[in-house]
Amino acid sequence: GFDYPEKINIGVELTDRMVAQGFGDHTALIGNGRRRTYKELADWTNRLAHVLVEDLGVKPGNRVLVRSANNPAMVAVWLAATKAGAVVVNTMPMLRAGELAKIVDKAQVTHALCDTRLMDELVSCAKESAYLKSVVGFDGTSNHDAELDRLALEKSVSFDSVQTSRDDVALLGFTSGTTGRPKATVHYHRDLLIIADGYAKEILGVTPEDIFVGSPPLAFTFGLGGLAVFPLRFGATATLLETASPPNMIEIIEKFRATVCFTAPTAYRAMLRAMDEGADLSSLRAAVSAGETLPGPVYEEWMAKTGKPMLDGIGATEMLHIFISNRFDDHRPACTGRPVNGYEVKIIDEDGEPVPTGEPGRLAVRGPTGCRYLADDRQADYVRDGWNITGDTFVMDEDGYLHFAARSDDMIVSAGYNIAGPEVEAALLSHPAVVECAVVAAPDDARGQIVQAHVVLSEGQIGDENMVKLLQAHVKAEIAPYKYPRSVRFVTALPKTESGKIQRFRLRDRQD
Ligand code: 3SK
Repeated sequence: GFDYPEKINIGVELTDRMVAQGFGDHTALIGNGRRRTYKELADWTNRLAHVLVEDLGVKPGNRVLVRSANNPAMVAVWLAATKAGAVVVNTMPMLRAGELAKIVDKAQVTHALCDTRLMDELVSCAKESAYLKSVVGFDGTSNHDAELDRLALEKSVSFDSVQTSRDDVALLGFTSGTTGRPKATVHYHRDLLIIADGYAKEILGVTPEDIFVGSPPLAFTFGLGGLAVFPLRFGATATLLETASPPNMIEIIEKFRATVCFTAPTAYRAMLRAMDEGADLSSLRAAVSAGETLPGPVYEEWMAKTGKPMLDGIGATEMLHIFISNRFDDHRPACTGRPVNGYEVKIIDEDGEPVPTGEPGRLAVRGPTGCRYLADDRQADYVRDGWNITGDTFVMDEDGYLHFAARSDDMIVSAGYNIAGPEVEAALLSHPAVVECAVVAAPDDARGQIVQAHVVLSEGQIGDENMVKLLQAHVKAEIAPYKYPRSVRFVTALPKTESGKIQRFRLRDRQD
């Protein structure tokens, strides 16, 4: 188990504690054209925490919303609010006023700290809100000339952080959901340490020499763990660059000699497309893939081109971070791996009974970091006897390895055959003309449902009848022929969430 003192504050653990352990002069964050040491980060967050308490009146337990793209200021503001004892809700920069309003209402947010470039939508949301009374801007660029920054300049670099206990709530993680009714998951201070001391230490073996890069938003717990908590817990360095989108990521790895990359499979695929002969990824020791399922061909191509371990894993906002993962000495294509220490998984049927080994069923997980929803009548549907019932269909093999089959919503039943959409996607992706694709069920009078592929072709390829036939023949040659896409649509882009997950439900709705 994980044993922590009764009183911990994750804001202190990741800053002042690291200074006390001798990391004061070591680089903590790189971004906005500069490096900041652990001492600078500790001082910065302490000054900001003074402002939150003395000027904005933040009280322990208040819910504080942070709105920003990934940059060092977002990390500082998050940690400062945590030091002040607040419960933080990190949000994606692209959210509109209506979406922000749902979050603000659900979490009863009283204060919001916002990158000044993103104020408009939040200000409109605040005008209508019964809860949100204070919206203050910070400068997410290197200028530091917004209200919060100016107030912070006057403050002391020491701050008596609130002595939160390990079981006090530190963070609310919102799941985007597909229903329009977002759920908030509740996470304690200790949970943030557990994901570092569990997954990041056990699987990645993070050391102070590590330099992290990646693109998932800090507002998504995948990004918060991979680009802030994991590096800062071990005295390592996090790059937080607003330019960290897939094509630039190779240059970023080269420039900063990054050692660990956190991103989703679609981003790795885009990196592979952008990678030329001379790309130098020699510094990299781990490419972590999560956020959606990693198709076998993407893993194979990555391994062939870079020779660097790609570690697929699955996590959930509910569980805070990755709970099943491959290992450095044990990774393979189309396999999510084995549970991370401390987590148990089982594969169950619709009645909650375990299915036989080798049979598909719903993945259920139990572990030290989940799962608690904030005031939600759906808790009983998604959490049974302490097990979180995920929306994913998996198969467990005889050796205890987990293999993703589909999102439970993405299983297609065509003329009595069960077809996992992602398996068809992997087959399509292994064709060189396909850049991206998503496979969904389309209604069909004769077969009930048919397999429908939405395909983005690479530049110069033509989406005509010939291409349809070519891709259908390719799939039939790769996997059982009954799984081939009877309908193929060519599109210029796939609908995605801000964290890069393909929104297949949008394609299912687009059946005209
Ligand atoms: O795999 C995911 O979707 C995920 C979600 C939240 C946190 C971490 C991960 C990997």
